[in-house]
Formats: sequence, C-alpha cells, structure tokens
Amino acid sequence: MENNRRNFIKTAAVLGLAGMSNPMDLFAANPELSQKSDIKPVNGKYELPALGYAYQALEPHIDAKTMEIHHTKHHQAYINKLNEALEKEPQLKAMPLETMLRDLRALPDSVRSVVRNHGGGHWNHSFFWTLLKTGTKPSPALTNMLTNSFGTVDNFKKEFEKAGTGLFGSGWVWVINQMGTLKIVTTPNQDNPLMDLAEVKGKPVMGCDVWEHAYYLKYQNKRADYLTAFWNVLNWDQVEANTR
Ligand code: MN3
Repeated sequence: MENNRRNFIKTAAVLGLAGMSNPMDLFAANPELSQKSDIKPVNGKYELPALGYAYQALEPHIDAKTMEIHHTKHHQAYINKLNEALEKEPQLKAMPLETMLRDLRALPDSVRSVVRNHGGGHWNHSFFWTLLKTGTKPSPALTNMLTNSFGTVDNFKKEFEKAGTGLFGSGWVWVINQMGTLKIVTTPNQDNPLMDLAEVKGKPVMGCDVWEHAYYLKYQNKRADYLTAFWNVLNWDQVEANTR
C-alpha cells in the first residue's frame, strides 16, 4: 500500500516535471492525497496563513513580539524564498507542497534544496500555528494513546522535552503516529518526518519549533524553559484530531 502510494507520487512528480498540461487531474483521482495536501499556491504564490488568534493570545508563555516576528518575518521569509524558487520550475506550482516534500528526490536539482528548506519551513510553521492554544488538556482517548506509547502523560512530556533539549542546533521535535503508536523524533533545520529524506518517517501529530527564533526574546538560551512552557499553549484537541 505504502509502496503503491509512493510510486504514485513519484509518477505524479515525474509527469508534472514533464510538463503535463494539468497535473492536478492526477491528484483529483486520488482523494486521500488531495485531502492531505491542502497547502497550495493561490494564483501561483504560496501565502502566509492567518494564525486564527492574536499574537498576544499565548502570553505569558509565548510573548506577542516573538509570535509577531516569527509569523510575519520568519514564516513569511520561507514563503518568499519558496515562491522565488518556483519561478524557475513553474510546473511545480500545480503540485501541493506536501507532495513535493514527500518526494524531494524527484524534484529538479535547481529547486530541491530550496523546497526542502523553505518549503519545509512553510509546511512546518503552518502546522505549528494550528497546535497553539491555551486552556486545553488531553482527552481520555488521547491520554490512553499517550499512556500506551510512553507509560504516562508525564513521562511523554519528559521524553519530549529531553528530545528537544538534546537536539543540537536548530530543528524540530515531532510526535509521529506509527500504526497507533506515538513516537518522538527530531529533525534538523526545516526537515520534517513527511520527507523522503527524513531518518524516521511518519505522519506528524504534533511538532515544536526549537529554533532560537521561536523563544530567544523571552527565554534567551534556556530552551528547556521554553519547552516546559510549551505545554501551557499546546492545543491538545488539535493533537488528538491529528492522530485520526
Ligand atoms: Mn520557526
């Protein structure tokens, strides 16, 4: 099943590169793919998604200034670089972002590393913003899943924080769903577990940005404190939705 899916994506990518008139027809033929791949250019350009909440909504755990700079400067910059690169390979604009990330090896050399770094940055941040909200807690069903995978919810948090503080340099900590078992993985830079180039692949259920730009204004070098505070702003309802 997974092989068929990969081959399909590869075929789609190659056809897209060959200048097929409407590569979207291929995605329309595969509802699973089109449903999951909803980050697409609008009029040929990827756009900054709205947060759906105010910059100050996560205070005091994540400060408004950090959120504003992170969203309007850092995230926007990934989008700008991605758009700029796709001008060289405009046929790729018809392909959802996630499809490109899942098959980076099939992309032309001229854009592969930009799509990996800046397309990855766009996907990761778009995902991250949906995971932030104060005042939620794990439902009994999610608690069960976490308990089955990590022993206790507290132990899950401990393991997640340990992975985040242990990651050298800039990157992301993720939870992926492997056949109902949740697993913590890290990726460097703007890589993510969807990518064919990732060491451990899987569908992200949650992720936390541990680049310094995500926390430096408030926490300076104390990444561990940022990770502890993260639990106050994690949207557990969205995490549960992502396990389905
Ligand atoms: Mn970031």
